[in-house]
Amino acid sequence: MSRRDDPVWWKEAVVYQVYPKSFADSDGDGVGDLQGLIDRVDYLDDLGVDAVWLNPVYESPQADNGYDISDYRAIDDAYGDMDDWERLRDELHDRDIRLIMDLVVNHTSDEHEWFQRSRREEGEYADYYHWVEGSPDEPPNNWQSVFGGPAWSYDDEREAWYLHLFDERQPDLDWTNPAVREEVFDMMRWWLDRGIDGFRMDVINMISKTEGLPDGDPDAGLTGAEHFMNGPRVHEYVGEMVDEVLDDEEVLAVGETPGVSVEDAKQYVGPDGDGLSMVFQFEHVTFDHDEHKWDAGDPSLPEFKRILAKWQRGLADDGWNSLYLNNHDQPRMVSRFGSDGEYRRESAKLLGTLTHTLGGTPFVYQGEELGMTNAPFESREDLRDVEALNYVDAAIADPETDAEEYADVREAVEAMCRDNARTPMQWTDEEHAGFTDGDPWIGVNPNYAEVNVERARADPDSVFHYYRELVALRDRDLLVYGDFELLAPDHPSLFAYTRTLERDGTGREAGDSGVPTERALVVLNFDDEPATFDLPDDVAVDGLELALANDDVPEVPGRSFDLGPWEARVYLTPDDGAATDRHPDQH
Ligand code: TEU
Repeated sequence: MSRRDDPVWWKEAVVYQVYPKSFADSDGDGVGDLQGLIDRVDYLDDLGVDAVWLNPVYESPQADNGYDISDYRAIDDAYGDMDDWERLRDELHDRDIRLIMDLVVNHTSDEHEWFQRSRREEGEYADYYHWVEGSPDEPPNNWQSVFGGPAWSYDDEREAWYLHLFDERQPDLDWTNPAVREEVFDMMRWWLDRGIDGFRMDVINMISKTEGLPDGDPDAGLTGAEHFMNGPRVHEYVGEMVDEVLDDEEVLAVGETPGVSVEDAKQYVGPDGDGLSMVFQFEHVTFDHDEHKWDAGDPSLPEFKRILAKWQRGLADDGWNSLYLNNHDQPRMVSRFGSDGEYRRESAKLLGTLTHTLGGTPFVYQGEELGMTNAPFESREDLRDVEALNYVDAAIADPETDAEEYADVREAVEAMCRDNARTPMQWTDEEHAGFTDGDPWIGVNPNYAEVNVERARADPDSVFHYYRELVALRDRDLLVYGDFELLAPDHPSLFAYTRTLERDGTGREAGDSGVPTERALVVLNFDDEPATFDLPDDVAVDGLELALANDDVPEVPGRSFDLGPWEARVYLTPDDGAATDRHPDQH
């Protein structure tokens, strides 16, 4: 069965990710909140997005900005209450925008009632987490936490070690325990009953650990990863979750899965796989890391193209791609893959063109549609993220760290730290970028007078208006379902490809020869220098017309043309109206 024969809203959607802590503050406490988001729902509607993925707003002591949940069924006071949440849901739904909630079930907060009871060994709760008894001087194995240091902490109350793959205040749930799985599934049903449209599933490929928790290979990146990433029973657990809770294809289930290969992704998704809608793969944002993210190099374009093309082809028939270049854990894409100085605007548009013209579902991270950039972090005091602070503190604690190494640490933090993504959304050129009337919980990027919503909306040439066109382009089935072909794979600065869809005139895909073919040609120049693109002989340009570009360019492509710095062009065959048989609820 072809993908086009199985249309579903989330394949045709553009999802907008809201990091609520940094989106909009309505009550002046310096922290974004649900009311602030409700006040901006028209902004999202104007952009044209079809769904919002909301990062965690559940009750949490905020050790990891809400990824440490103490009550899955309550809204944290900082964000509002359940009435606010219901109003948000309704305001979104009134505009045909769906709501995707974050699901964080690899771990809870140490303040969650389950963990409190577990550490007191109360009844069945005793086995809700991974506890190991032994000498307080030696952790049970050599696994490392993603945030640095050992993945084990000793609990004086229970006199045992507990596992935490992230911060010590984020103990890992023990998924081998059926009672844990049932609790999680119940909680998911509870949210679905409240009318949500799907889940983004935090590190869902880390919920299964190798039995016996053996030592990991100390020379293989994050120590222990081979025992907790895509672990032995993960497909059993995810499959059970899909059967019990997510068997409705209309529910978007996107798994966050660091370290997955295309083959792994097929297992989580594919027609005969576990049945998630799609996963967030990491290969295209981590391929230039050496040992870890802090030693990321300069991403090479041919390698980047090779990886994205591999994922496009690999999931063409089985599965579905997610499309993203940044999120709340990644540096700003313009700074990482584009050029955030003179060509900030051009490269922001170019990168958006990429994520909106590949096959899969585009995810736009808040501020991306303005071309927001990485921020300067002048000192340790400017940082908020536990991961970055751990990294800096480890350097400070090490007596061997010299001035040169401090300079490297600083450079790495500025380039890669998660706080880059978490500086407040820039609404206006007023104080604190219009994000809050109070003191923002994290500093505003100093470029807010130039980069902000108010200014972008008033400027027809802005990144924002270009994004509105990109989002609208996804109405073409061609861009959602068309076949992908990479052109000029080895070109050092051009990323070029076609998308092709054959139709039988009724709007349905047809394989027969002689049927009208819809085609897109996308050419992107990832460089400060101009470049010449030569179309391969076997690619026809008949009927192609300019649909979108970030510069003034000819309406019809020649077989060879020059692109300026960071220039992006999308040529399409005309829309003959065949693409109108959209899913009935499609926004
Ligand atoms: O992230 C999981 C994860 O492994 C990475 O994205 C990681 O945070 C990043 O590479 C570190 O540089 C998810 C959430 O998205 C993240 O915000 C949470 O901190 C983490 O899980 C724990 O819940």
